[in-house]
Amino acid sequence: MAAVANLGPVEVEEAALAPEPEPEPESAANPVPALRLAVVVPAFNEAAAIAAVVRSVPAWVERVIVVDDASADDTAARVRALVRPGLELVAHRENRGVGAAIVTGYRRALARGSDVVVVMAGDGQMDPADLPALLAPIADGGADYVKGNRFKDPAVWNVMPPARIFGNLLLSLATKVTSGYRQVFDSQCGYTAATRGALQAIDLDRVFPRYGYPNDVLARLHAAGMRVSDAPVRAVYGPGWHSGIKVPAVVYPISWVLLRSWLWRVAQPVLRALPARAGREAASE
Ligand SMILES: Nc1nc2c(ncn2[C@@H]2O[C@H](COP(=O)(O)OP(=O)(O)OP(=O)(O)O)[C@@H](O)[C@H]2O)c(=O)[nH]1
Ligand SMILES: [Mg+2]
Repeated sequence: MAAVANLGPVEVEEAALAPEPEPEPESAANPVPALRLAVVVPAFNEAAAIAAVVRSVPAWVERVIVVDDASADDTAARVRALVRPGLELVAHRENRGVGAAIVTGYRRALARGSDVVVVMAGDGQMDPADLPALLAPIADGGADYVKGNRFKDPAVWNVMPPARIFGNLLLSLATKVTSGYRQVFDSQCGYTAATRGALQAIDLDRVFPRYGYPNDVLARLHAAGMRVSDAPVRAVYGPGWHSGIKVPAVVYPISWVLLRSWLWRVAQPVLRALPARAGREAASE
């Protein structure tokens, strides 16, 4: 029977742990066998896709943490019905947004002792076959945070809808400036792998909770001196593709996030100097 624990005012946990795993999906080998891996799956009204997404995670991933962002459909019930070692369901009592759902998953993975945390969306748009490529820069010791870049795959131009390509190019160019990472592209790709150190280096409480969170996270990583690199991943827009993004409704918040994160990032040297200076002045009095 599933364990139920009250985790405070907004979340309840219902762990779906069971002895018999389902058959392991075909997948490439784990490039980071010495590290404890978690996959965080933010999900909002993903009843149709969530079971397939969880099943698709290779068995060499120790934990799968699904964060149900107060779905109105059967998302949570579909997860509870699954049997997989290390599978957990964390539920928001109120809808808080995809960024907040990911932060909830990050916190749970850190509390469980995970060394590397991957984000895979609950809508099936992230191909588990790309996991080894995403983890490779961490395995090499060359990155603290890796993000997928769908534009490294020439098929993207045929697969991604033109409106998404247009928005993505604009936001990716703007994010080079606001985040400070001139070498990264495809800023809106949510397929990411973060080391424990990277997650501990940023203030997770302040990450923007809705669309725009990837742009905000990048600026925070840059201010913390983290090494970020891009890895090739496939764009997935299958026949069942649906999106929660309403373009007119996200233009203003994402513009605000870009401006805010840029101002915050460039102000960091000044903000860091202030307490030090105040301390020196107090000591000399
Ligand atoms: N829309 C929406 N999605 C959320 C929310 N909380 C978590 N999610 C999950 O965040 C993931 C990404 O959401 P999408 O709306 O598909 O956005 P996207 O995949 O970045 O963009 P598209 O290319 O338009 O599909 C999905 O797994 C959602 O289930 C929320 O409050 N709203
Ligand atoms: Mg989507």
